[in-house]
Amino acid sequence: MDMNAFSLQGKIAWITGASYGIGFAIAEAYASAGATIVFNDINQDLVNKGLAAYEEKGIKAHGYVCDVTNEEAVQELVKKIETEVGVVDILVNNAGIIRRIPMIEMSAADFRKVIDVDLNAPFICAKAVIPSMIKKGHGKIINICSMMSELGRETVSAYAAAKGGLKMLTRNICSEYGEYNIQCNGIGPGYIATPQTAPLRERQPDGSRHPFDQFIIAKTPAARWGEATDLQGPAVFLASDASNFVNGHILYVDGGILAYIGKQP
Ligand code: NAP
Ligand code: GCO
Repeated sequence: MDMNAFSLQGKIAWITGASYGIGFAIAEAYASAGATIVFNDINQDLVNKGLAAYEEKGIKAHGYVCDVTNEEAVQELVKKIETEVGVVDILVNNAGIIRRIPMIEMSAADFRKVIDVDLNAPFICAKAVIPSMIKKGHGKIINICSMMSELGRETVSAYAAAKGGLKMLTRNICSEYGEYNIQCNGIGPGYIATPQTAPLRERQPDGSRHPFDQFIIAKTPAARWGEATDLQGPAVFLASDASNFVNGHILYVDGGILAYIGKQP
């Protein structure tokens, strides 16, 4: 086998919401594999923070301010990327939010906001890049799903609904555009140590681990939280020619959580 199949040399990758966290780690891996990195975030401060972080890693990234829930802004951004950088070969729908509120206490506005960022925005961004991917004759779309694409839990009703929908949007893009050599797959991270999960890992006043932290350790065969870097290899695989016959698949990178009933207390 030609291992160059895993190379991203000459490819342009747009990772949404990638100033830090999982998106940043994926972008870093893509740069190592030879891709040109494009990212956006919700405000200039975050974009500047991201640009500095990429530069520190020796990566000359292209950063843009764009709220991915705004279709007009996304369409404008894609035109700008195509003019200033080139046609997007790889889209990673990474930008996301979560609101941890018991469902019957959650406002419809909060529910809609999570759906907007975590489900509507991946639709908007994919819709914006697919026409040029069709013209180019290839494309890769990777949607960042979640354990909550498969499982529910207290307080995350909006997030689970969004991530479950994102799993099916992934399968539908595969179904509708696979004939144009476009592969759309998902990555379902387990519990990863990023700012988004920091509240679930906070030390208790007595110095003990957060109860949820202990719960996840017991539910994960690897007996640890994931790191954003654990997602890099799977993300490169799904962005590369090595996965050209993998389509509509959600690759769970969860340390085994979905396979495990959990350690007996
Ligand atoms: P994070 O640390 O909260 O980063 C999310 C990024 O998306 C932030 O830079 C955020 O900007 C940006 N963003 C939010 N709304 C946006 C919008 N409307 N337009 C543009 N950018 C926006 O999250 P993460 O832990 O890295 O997670 C990244 C993705 O992985 C998310 O889709 C998340 O649901 C998913 N995920 C995370 C885990 C985990 O355990 N961490 C597990 C499974 C899946 P702000 O800083 O302004 O919010
Ligand atoms: C939560 C966590 C999870 C993770 C991730 C798991 O509150 O349960 O935030 O939702 O973010 O999505 O895969």
